[in-house]
Amino acid sequence: MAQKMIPLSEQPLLERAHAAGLTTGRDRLAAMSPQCAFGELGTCCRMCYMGPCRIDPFGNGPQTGICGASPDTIVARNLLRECVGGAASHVGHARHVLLTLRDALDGKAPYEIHDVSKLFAVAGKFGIATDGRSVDDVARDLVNVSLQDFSRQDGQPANWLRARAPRKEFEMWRDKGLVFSNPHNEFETAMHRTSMGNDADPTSLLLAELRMGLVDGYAGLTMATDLQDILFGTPQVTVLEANVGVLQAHSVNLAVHGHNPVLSEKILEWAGKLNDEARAAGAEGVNVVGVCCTGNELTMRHGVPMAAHNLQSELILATGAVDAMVVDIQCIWPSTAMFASCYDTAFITTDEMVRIPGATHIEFEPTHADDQAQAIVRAAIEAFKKRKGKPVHIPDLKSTGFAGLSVEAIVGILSKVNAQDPLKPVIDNIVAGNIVGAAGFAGCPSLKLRDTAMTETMVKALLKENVLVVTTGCTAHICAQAGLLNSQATEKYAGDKLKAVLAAVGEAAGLGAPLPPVWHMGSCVDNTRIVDLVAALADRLDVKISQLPVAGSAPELVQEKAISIGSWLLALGLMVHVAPAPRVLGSQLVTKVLTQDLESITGGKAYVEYDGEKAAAGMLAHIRAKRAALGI
Ligand code: BF8
Ligand code: SF4
Repeated sequence: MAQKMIPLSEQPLLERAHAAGLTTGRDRLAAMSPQCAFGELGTCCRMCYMGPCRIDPFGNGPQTGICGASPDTIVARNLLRECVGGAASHVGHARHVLLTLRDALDGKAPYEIHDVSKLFAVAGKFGIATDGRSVDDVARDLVNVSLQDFSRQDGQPANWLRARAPRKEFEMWRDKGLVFSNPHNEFETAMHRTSMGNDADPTSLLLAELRMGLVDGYAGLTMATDLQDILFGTPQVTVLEANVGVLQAHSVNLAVHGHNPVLSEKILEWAGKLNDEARAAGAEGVNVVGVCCTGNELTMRHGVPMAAHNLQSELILATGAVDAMVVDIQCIWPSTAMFASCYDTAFITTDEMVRIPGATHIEFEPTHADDQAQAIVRAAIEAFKKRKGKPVHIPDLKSTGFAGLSVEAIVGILSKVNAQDPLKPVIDNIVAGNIVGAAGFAGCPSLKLRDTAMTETMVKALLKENVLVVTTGCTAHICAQAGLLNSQATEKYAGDKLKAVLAAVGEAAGLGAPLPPVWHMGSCVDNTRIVDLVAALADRLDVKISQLPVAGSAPELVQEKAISIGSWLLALGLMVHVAPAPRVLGSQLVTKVLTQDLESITGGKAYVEYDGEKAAAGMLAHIRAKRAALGI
């Protein structure tokens, strides 16, 4: 049975926050509980002002809204709107990186292309000629085909979908009407479709939801990952440190929080350049640490320490040691500004769209990146001067591991085992049953499940059964803090067969130690990397993705972004475990489509289970069934 236990790193910080008179997410959840059951079940409709209408799932009271909308309609409409929220976040992120690349090529923004081979590889997928052409010309063509997707009105498949979708799945999507054209048109249509008096057919709404998943997958995640790699470099294996103990009492601690490396890369660059100013202020230097996904981005590319996942973003400020928290977009709790005001922390918002009462706003535009990044680093140094000499409380908790396992890095490692056919060692070991399958863990930490260590429980249970685990997002922070990303974890948690494979590959690759059993593949937009890996395996075996012995999980669902990513994975044909349940249980029809009927349409299925051991067992059963169907 799952145990209730507040994670070690959080206990002393909770006490300090309380002593300072602050409430934490835990306190606010307790004060909020029990939460609204109509909301949880998805049967509250606020689409018009005759409502709000709510449907009692036990059959008491009205069974339709005032307009006659059924619970199936209400649930499916609400779900699609959540999916729009998630996909819009990722597409907005990707478009920002795209415009930064355009501005860099035009000489207006101080960024450079760091990975020419990635640029040429991606451009090749779009049919852009690369032979004998300059880097800038190829990059400009890539920018133009990307911009075209945001303006096209011809109904043709988006360039990013056409170029980056796996072949077999693309054909299936075309047959089922899931191909999208212009991502912005999809948002408009989805909001229109779900407003009062339009689409009432739950099946049609669910198809739109899957299509929105593809919008997120290709115009959001894939575009963001590819363009970030081109601009900032494709990650290679690096050593990481994680947890609150990465803060340094005598340094200027500058925490970057959010998602977009366009900001955090510049901050990191200028933190290095302004180290002398920090020393002149009496500090040992500037210590940039990462929170949430922008932390993952910097860790993957530069080995920057990962200080905190989303639930710890307010708590690390209670150390009194964070001189500046600099945020960009997404997952920023407004409470962090309140925490910052209690200490000497400069809390700095940087995006025009993300304004938080109590924050200092230093607008960051890529065109003025150098000036603004300097101003931000100097604000952190100023805050340090105020903090210097005051007591800080940094819990002595720190774990180490490996990050940077991009597909390119993985192929690089495997090619030391088999240079001609790098995926062959993995496939041979899957066929032989030494690797039973693979599981992808993505997403957030949830206060509703954190104290049962949902993520760690599931990961450990699967490793024991020789299932290889890959991870992204805040789940990667959780795994790092739990010591699951290092070679010792292979010894401690992997089943004997998996252990032997990881040891042999680590040896052959010259690492001098086993590969870790959990591979850190990046931030949430980097779920692209997991899909690329799975697609490469399917391609190599000439099977559909839905036939592979793999499964995904968002073990502690929080964000709308997880709904849209999950929709992409369902469209790809994957099993997606999720807890808590998405807000669909108020509709038997929608629940049945997502958990059962979908399997005969795309091959994907949603799976809800709150108990970590049972959830892992469910994923394992799915993986085993896929093996049996393949005859291995
Ligand atoms: O995009 S894992 S809490 S930081 S949503 Fe947010 Fe969740 Fe963290 Fe990253 Ni992803
Ligand atoms: Fe109620 Fe229909 Fe209006 Fe929704 S759209 S609030 S169900 S009347």
